[in-house]
Amino acid sequence: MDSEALKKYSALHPKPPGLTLQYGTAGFRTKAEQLDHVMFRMGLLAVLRSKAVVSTIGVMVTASHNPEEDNGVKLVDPLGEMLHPSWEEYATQLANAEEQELQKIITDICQKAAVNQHKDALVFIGRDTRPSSEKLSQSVIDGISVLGGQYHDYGLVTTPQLHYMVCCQNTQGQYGKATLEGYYEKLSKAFTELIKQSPSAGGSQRRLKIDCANGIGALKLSEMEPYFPKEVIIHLFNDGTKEKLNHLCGADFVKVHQKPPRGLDMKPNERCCSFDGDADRIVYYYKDATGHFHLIDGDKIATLISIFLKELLAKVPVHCVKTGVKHLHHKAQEFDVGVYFEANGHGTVLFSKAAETKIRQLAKEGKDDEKREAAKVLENMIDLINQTVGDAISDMLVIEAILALKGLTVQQWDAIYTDLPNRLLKVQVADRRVIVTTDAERRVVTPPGLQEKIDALVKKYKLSRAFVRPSGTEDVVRIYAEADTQENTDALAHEVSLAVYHLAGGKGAPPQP
Ligand code: G16
Repeated sequence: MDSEALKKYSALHPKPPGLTLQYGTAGFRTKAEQLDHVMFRMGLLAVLRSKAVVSTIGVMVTASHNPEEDNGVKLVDPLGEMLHPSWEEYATQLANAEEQELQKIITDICQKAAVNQHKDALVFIGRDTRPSSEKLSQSVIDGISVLGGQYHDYGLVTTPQLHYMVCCQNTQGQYGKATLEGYYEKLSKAFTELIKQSPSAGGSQRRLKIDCANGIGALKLSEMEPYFPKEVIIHLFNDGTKEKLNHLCGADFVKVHQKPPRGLDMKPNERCCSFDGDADRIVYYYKDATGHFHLIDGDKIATLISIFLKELLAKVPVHCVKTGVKHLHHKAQEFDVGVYFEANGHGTVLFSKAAETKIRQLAKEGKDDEKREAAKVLENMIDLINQTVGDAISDMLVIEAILALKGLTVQQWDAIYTDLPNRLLKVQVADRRVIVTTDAERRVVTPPGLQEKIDALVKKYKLSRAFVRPSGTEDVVRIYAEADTQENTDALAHEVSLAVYHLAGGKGAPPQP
């Protein structure tokens, strides 16, 4: 390592004095102007990680659903999964190191993680459409270069596309070609095959309205559209040409506010969906003939996909883990087929190597016609699903294919089960780390008395539950409540948010109903 060069370049990306950040639910996230040094240092860390695992590593510059002024960065591990938890700690140490400690921290990481400095390093970089992203990704490149790493800058891509590229590269093309054309071709080929097998194939047009959150999804869907089968017609809204990223639109807005995004003209019973800012989440919705809005969130997406796969496979057990797809992904890897979705629309399906091999073999050589056809459908599903991470484009195509194959309308899908009324709220506190949780974030351990208070409030309402946890991406505490009616749900959510405000050091004025 050339320590003089490190010193020189690091001084060009100075850390604001006293600033400490945490590698959170999806990497570092905060105001863009505080992130230059973090980007440079994540460039350094990506080189170390690449040398340690002797594979290509990804760095994505995005703050996904956060407001446009924020930004963030996360590392992508060799098979397209999130950075291994053991390295999150190194990321935090490196991001928070004072200038003069940087060299020592790097040496420490190399020792602890057995990094062979003589290995080559290759890093794939991608970024979202935020105004700050281009400059910040340049800082990542500075970090990579100063440690002698090579890089390939994909420029503007969705987060899941970058995960996909990393996986393709490290499987020597087995997972697909590490190019955007490779991604479009692989997904659209599988999608076209599935649509061909649907009862309405070649018949009526299938229309879908998509709110792109004024983000990268609009750009990438426009590029991909020519690859789609002719009967599938997509209409893009909030394409980023006029309004701000994630502002009053996008998957997070629609899920939290349970209302349509601004800028999408919705007619009764039309199938619509929203992506988030970096296109790794999706939620569906429609308005019925009376004008009532129906949200179809991640839970219902998981149900649709599970029911579809279950008909082709066996029984589906359910498990619960902490918030963050990084936790869900590892749980899902324990099964032959793992379906995971957060209610916010972030999720995917994983197939074990053994299951995939068996399905592909059956699709090719199966003696029984019915089983062979089922295996072919599954084989195309495997190719259509982005198994590296939740992917709004891929998930949308999976859903559209299933609806077509099963001949289901959006209303019939919605009617699979009825959600209890629910409400998500945010409360600002002086330090959100005072809230410590257990049992997959369903119970609060500290501050003392808060869980008892929540339990007492929940008892006042029928069919009720309420959970409280610190966000890993925003400086807030999240409240979730459900109960028998919307009125009771809102009252419960409000009372719980007041309890958080009073017992966990609320900032500013108390929450209003
Ligand atoms: C990220 C994570 C998701 C998580 C979300 C919100 O999503 O990947 O798993 O649900 O943050 O996390 P929290 O509620 O802790 O703030 P995204 O789409 O923002 O990258």
